[in-house]
Amino acid sequence: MRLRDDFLWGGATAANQMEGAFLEDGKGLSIADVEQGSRHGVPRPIHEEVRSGCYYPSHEGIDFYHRYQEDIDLYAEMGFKCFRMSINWPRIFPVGDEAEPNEAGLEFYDRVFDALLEKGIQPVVTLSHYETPLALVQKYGSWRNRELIGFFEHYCRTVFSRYKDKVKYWMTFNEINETMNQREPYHQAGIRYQPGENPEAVKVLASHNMFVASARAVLAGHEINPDFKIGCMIQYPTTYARTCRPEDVMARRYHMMPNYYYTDVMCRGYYTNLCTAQLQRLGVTFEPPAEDLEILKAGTVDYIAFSYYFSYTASSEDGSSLKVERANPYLERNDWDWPIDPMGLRIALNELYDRYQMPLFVVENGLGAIDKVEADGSVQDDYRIKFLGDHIEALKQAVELDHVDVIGYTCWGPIDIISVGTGEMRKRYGFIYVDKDDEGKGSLKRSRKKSFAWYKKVLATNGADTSGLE
Ligand code: BGP
Repeated sequence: MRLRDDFLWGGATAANQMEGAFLEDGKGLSIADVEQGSRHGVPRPIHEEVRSGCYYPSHEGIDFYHRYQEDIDLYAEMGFKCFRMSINWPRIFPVGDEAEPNEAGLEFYDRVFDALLEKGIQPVVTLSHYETPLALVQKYGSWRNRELIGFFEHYCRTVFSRYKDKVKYWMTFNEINETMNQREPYHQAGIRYQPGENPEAVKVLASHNMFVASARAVLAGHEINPDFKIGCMIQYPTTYARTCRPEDVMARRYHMMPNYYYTDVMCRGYYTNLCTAQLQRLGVTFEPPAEDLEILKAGTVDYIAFSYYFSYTASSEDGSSLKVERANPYLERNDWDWPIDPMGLRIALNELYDRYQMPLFVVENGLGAIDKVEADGSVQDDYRIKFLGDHIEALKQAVELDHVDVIGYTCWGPIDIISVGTGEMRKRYGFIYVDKDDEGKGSLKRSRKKSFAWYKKVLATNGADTSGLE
């Protein structure tokens, strides 16, 4: 077994973290547009509206909206086969519940997709990557409200029909499992709790509405173009039992339950025993409406896309409580304390393939680091080359030794973009350096880091040569 000849090498981004032009050509506000930047490790303040005098990183991003051609030329130079990006939902439906789309928004993505295709790069599109129209949150309460299912389907049908000959690979909700994993899932589901609400019940309801929306999108997509491949997308948290104590092994299972809750429904088409057990663990009674069950069954996904950055350890005192940590004595950590664990990616690929027997697409993986620009303008990011090379080797082992079906690899942030967790620019993932700082200052000039030539070599050899550069 070896990597397939049509393996989808590339990079992954999200509109809210790079496009900018936050009100241009009729775009409405998204939930990301009212999130301020923050400092290292401090949560990002979220506002109800755009306030004057505040810095919101999404408003300018790295100005991909106006500089996409230059960026795509650089991706082509590296030999990208695909480019993962999201469509900014409120660029197409500015408030989310209109009947007619914003033509100027649709034209923007026509230009971007055409520019990619011109260079032989396939667009891979996330339909919702933390960009729910803010008006849907304010008017309907976001995904806790079933009405969003129809608005989402209408949006999907609009872009599926428009781009049916330009895009083949789609995914519905980025890291949908973050809905349950985040304490308050604002990024993912636009949810902020109202007084008196049971947070767990809200998360279960919002997740269900997103499941139905995703299934309806899959059905609509296949109707519009039977060749479409539409995936789910989760953050995969490879987790080790902290010790071989049986209680710790059970804790590992408990930590995986809220994650498989999502893939079980989206890949198998129903709430499995693991899902109902998870509901019981949360103390939530939830009966999915009968009319939804057939849709879930019919609208299962074509592949599983996932992000993988690091692994966890889990332990339990009594076999039912759960303690989860990032610290692992066997692993080093990055500048943001994220453990570096390439073998965890091989384990993730095996676990997902064993469980679902579906093609897998690694759509996010990368190293956020503080880069230093040398006097000559270069960035000697050998640490990034090492990180990515080790992870690509682990992916190859999953294919070559474990016979897992992997269709592609898009590393996160092939160009420096805004960090979702902190809103910082200095947490950089790119092969391409962008001159911009955490206060939003800088020329936005692009320049190649050392890793740029390295990734080009990896792609030219279809992953065979991941060795570092002199
Ligand atoms: C994932 C998101 C991405 C991305 C990435 C890195 O959770 O899907 O949008 O940003 O994490 O996270 P950060 O930007 O916080 O380093």
